[in-house]
Amino acid sequence: MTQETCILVGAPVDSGKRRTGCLMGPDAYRTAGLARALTDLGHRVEDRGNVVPNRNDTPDHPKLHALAETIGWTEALAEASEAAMKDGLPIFMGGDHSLSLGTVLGAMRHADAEGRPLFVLWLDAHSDYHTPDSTDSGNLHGTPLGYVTGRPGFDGFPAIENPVRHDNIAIIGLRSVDTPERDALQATTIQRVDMREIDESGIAKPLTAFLERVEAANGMLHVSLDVDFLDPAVAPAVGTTVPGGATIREGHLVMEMLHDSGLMTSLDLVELNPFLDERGRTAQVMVELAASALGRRVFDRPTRAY
Ligand code: HAR
Ligand code: MN
Ligand code: MN
Ligand code: MN
Repeated sequence: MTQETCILVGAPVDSGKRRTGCLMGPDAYRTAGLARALTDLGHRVEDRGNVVPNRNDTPDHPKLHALAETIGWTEALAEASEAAMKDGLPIFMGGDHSLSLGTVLGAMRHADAEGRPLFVLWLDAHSDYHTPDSTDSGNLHGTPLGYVTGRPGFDGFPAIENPVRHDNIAIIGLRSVDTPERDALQATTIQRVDMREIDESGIAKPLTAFLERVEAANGMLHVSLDVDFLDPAVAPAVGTTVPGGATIREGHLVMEMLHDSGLMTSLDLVELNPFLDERGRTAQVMVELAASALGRRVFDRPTRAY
């Protein structure tokens, strides 16, 4: 197995929605033994500590919650992400999903510098494809895929120069999509895999199709794992629980296939709210999934050719 340099980056972002608690996420991952799980697999691990948001004087917005703070996080995390990608495989310990406005932006800049296309795999109950104009809740954790694909309305955020192409995105696990998001998504070529498709044909099939496209394009691959991708029965520590999510085995299969592919170049762990957890079990599940993505398995098996 190839040894990676895993760079842990704490992103205690809590500005993307009103219910607080995600700021405790990075320390929950540390407490649950993320670094140890990765070193046990033979990887080098460097914990860079927690990022701090940039200061700015963006005025309060009538609809958008904590706009200035989220802009500050986006700027700071984009820099941390771009820097970490030069040195290894960053794992961003969230923090709510608004952190991905920054982490994906940093990955986009790094991929541009490398002259390679960036692909994004979004594992989530939600599509997070809102714009500041289309969101009803005003919660910016519902907007990162809208931002990185260059949708309009993100005034005050860093400009998106080279958006992630729709063809380079897959969202897997969908079961809660707002009407304006659905209408906008249906006009794109973003690969959308809802729970029904997973029930009918299994999760491996659409994932394989996506990974084949990443491989064929020599792409870099940013993976964004939202706790609510999983069913709340196995991952309760999240503010936005939606019943009918992925099972533990579906989650591990995705992560194992990502490892076999050798394609993943950065990873977000988002939306863990330790205040809502039960004796750390959700943090533990997320650590175990990250370990699967970095090569943990029971038996050796031949690497699948993509
Ligand atoms: N679509 C809803 C909104 O915009 C809910 C978004 C919830 N997002 C997350 N991340 N929890 O996926 O408010
Ligand atoms: Mn690199
Ligand atoms: Mn999300
Ligand atoms: Mn979600």
